[in-house]
Amino acid sequence: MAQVNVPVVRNILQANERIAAENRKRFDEAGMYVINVMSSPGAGKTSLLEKTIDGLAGRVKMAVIEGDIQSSYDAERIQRKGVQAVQINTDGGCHLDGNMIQIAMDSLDLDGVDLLIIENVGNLVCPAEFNLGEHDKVMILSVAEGDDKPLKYPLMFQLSSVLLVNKIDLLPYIDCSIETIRERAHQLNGTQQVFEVSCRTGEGLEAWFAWLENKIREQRKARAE
Ligand SMILES: Nc1nc2c(ncn2[C@@H]2O[C@H](COP(=O)(O)OP(=O)(O)OP(=O)(O)O)[C@@H](O)[C@H]2O)c(=O)[nH]1
Ligand SMILES: [Mg+2]
Repeated sequence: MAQVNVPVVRNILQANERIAAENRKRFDEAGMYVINVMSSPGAGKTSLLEKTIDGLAGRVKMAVIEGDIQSSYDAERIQRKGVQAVQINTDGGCHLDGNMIQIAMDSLDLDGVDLLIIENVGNLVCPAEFNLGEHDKVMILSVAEGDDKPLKYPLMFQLSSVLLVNKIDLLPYIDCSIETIRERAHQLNGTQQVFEVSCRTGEGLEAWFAWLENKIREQRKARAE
């Protein structure tokens, strides 16, 4: 039975790749830069989005797709910030896929949007396996989760262009070494950009905003050419 399952999974992933490629084409034609934000539950994805909305206010037009198993709680948090957001409920599914993004995009007004942020379902494993058509995968690891996580959940570290180590305000209270996270993540992905941040205090976020704005600028330039 195990042998039968392998091609089925492969077919699902191949079908998803096709849809993800269609999504990417649509993003590029619109000149929109798109990130897929992933982490375990509660690491700070929505908090990062809220801070990013504030940090880029007046300079970047944004839209957000929220993925959760249930509830529209996170989309409401984003809407309270004055940014349009649509909530996908996966109804038990542990990740978003390309098809869900295609459907969600149809309920957003993407005209003139520079930055589309997709917040994936809280999970350190499955979201990394499904491309959505995004330009970059961005992951968050909160220091409360421990510095062993790159060893145990390598795929997301391998595939993410950015690692935001969040909740650094908690470092005095827990046994977690940022140096160890950096070393272990670097072994998996030598080109990954690492930012140490606190969405609570705002520490370190300026560097993240600058990285993001640079990417948005590059995508705008590509649209103009
Ligand atoms: N101390 C501290 N708490 C934080 C920080 N960032 C987020 N939190 C808290 O962590 C909790 C979870 O944050 P969320 O932003 O909702 O996390 P999430 O990753 O979106 O969670 P899910 O969508 O459920 O997967 C909230 O209580 C936040 O206030 C931080 O930098 N420091
Ligand atoms: Mg969230």
